[in-house]
Amino acid sequence: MRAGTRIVGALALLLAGAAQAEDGYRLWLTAPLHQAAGTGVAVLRATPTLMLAKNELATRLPAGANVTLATSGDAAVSALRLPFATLGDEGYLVRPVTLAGRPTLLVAGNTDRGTLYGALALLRHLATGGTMANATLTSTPKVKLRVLNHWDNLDETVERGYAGDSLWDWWTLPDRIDPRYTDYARANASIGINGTVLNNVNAKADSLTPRYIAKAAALADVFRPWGIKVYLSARFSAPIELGGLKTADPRDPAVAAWWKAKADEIYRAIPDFGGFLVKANSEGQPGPRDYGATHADGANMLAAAVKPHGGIVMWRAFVYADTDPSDRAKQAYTEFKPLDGTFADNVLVQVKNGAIDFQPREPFHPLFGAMPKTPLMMEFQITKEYLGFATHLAYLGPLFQETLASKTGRGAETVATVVDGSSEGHRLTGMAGVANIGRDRDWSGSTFNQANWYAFGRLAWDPALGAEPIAREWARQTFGTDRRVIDTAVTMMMGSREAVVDYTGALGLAHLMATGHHYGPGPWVDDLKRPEWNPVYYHKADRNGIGFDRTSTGSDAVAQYAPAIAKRLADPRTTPERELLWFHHVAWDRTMPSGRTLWQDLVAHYDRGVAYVADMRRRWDGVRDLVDRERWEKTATYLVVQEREARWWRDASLAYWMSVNGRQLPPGVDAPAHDLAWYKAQTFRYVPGHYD
Ligand code: GCV
Repeated sequence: MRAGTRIVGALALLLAGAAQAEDGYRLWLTAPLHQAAGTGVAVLRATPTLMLAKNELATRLPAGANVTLATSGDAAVSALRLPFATLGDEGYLVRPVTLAGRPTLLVAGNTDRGTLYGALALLRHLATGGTMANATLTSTPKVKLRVLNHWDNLDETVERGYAGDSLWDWWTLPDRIDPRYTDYARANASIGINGTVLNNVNAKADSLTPRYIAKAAALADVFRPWGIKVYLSARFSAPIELGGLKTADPRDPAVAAWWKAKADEIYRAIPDFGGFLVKANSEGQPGPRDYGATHADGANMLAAAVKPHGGIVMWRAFVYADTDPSDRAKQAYTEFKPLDGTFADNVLVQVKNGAIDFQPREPFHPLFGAMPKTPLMMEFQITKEYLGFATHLAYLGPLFQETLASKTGRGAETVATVVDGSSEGHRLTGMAGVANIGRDRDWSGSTFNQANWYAFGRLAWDPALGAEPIAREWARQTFGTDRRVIDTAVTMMMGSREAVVDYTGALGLAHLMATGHHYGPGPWVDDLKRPEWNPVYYHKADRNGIGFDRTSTGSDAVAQYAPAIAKRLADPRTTPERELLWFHHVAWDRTMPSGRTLWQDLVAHYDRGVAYVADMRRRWDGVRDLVDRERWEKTATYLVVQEREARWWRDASLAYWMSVNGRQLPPGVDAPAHDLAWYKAQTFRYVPGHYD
């Protein structure tokens, strides 16, 4: 080879390497920029949102593209008589048309936001294998409020956050506008997220002071052109803490007046403020029950304060009390179901996907389908508090989909049709995701965690989109066009959540984690103040069997489901195997559909979970040379950690179950690496996401 050729070759390699260098900052928006930047994008009105859409397209469309951004009200567009009627405020269409005698690809909605979503959808179409020639798209979001919940504290820690400090640099706001705020908004807009609750539901009243309202307003200014509204978590006792009142009783006119004045003040700073999210009378937070008032009294009082400004209240149903001896899984239903029909029309009740707390698997929350007169907002947890934090690879698309597709037992109704309002004709609908975003360079602590943020947004836009197509779409945009990488990533992702279920406790077991920080196994824990904080409360394992009897012979939680579902769950033979021990106390020796005993099956699940992680490692090794170095290595390292921790979960759990049931492991099964005392002695301090 001649020297010149060598130099050119080396330069090409260097450039290729540079082009591929990737640290995860760009998320799924990695499609290459094009040389012909700026050509061929016309915008009929230069509003801030349409100019953002134009900029997005101008740098990413292929050379020679000819696109027009408009809204249905533009005279030239309305003359085309396109089907805008079904698009609502945020839907879009992308169509080849002729405008002023010239062919162009029209991207348009009824509003600028719709058009922006159309532009971003066109880019997604191109980044996932579509062409300009086949770019005919139409979509309307099925859910109105698609909102991230940041559990971010004002001291910049994040409760259950595993991706570094809070993205919001509260201290330097509102003066310094970190460019990441724009990048955050852009990423959210690309998946249709249109709201963000900035602060933790375990709220401090300080976030409602003028100083913090100004900080929130600065963020709202950044997010507004991207179609994203800002919301705040409200501390219910703020009238006492900030207003000097003697009470926060929602029925007290002075309290209502304080909130009204506070809402007016917020709207002066943030004219499109979305409203309040409230955690009340839950885990020590103040609320209306402190005064003998109901959750509806509290929610409606706040709703009245924001109503004149078009605001809403998202009132959480995550309540349970140490004074209530009944099954924790029943308490939210018991408290909220009787309130159906009493909430103001700008209130949504925000319900976690399951009745306990974001476990690796939970049956759908019985409130879905039980409060037909109330809009119920879904709350998923994107951050993986119980699924291995940032380090374990667990794609949550299948978890989200499993809950949304669950039938409530009322005809054809599913959780998704409750949430999207189609069951009862509610127009105010919403889905919330507890964010997994922090100041880490890659935003979510790992590349694959970004997929959970992505999947949440896409499913909030359309709960019927499948977890698998979403994974494929994400992998294609994140890793590029090589099919071997995409197929590997998707295969790993699709079974990864089930693997976590397997190695942390399958067959309906839940809440078996260590105390406080929730890192690692602790099925033996039985000494915490509140009974329902102890894992032994949930598994109820004894010498003969394991599982929580929630039938009529036990807590009768099954009766909270519609009769068709309750009947099925009342009998272990008709209960889905994956939920068996959630609803039944079952003998260790019960014969399972597999022909093995329950104990043997449980052991097999632990082994299957560990084996799946080992398999993910092998698959990822196979694409080592096809993925950029930094993201490949971080993922590979985390898979090593995950395999070690999956074994830890398996071994610790098996050691404990054997100490309870006195049984041996089936022949050929590996014994735990240590004895039970060793696992019990493990303690961890300074675990991320946990603080007291
Ligand atoms: C914000 C669980 C978490 C808490 C969280 C709570 C909630 O209990 O461990 O950190 O608090 O859920 O959703 O309010």
